[in-house]
Amino acid sequence: MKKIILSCVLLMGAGSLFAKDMQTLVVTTTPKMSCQNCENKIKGNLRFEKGIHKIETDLKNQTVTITYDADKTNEEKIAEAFGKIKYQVTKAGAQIEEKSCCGKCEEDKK
Ligand SMILES: [Cu+2]
Repeated sequence: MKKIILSCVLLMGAGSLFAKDMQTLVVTTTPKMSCQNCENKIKGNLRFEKGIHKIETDLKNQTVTITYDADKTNEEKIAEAFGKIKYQVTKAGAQIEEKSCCGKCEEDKK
């Protein structure tokens, strides 16, 4: 098992010369975060996920900003980690894009 992980790391690391590929993911949660306990639950659990470096929660905007090492984890794995604590996540940027353009609204703006 360890050998498999190591070879994966080598394969992915080769392209980036072992530099960490830090990415930021902004998500909204279902159910919503309604108090500090929710924030703590998310932070407390996600902190231990592999590749996650930083988690910031914003109650007012209902977003969670996750800084992660793209060599070690990805959006699907992060979503799975949220799933373990019974949260569904939606990529914040994607959601806004969907809402802001149906084709028609872009035409109306002109
Ligand atoms: Cu709460």
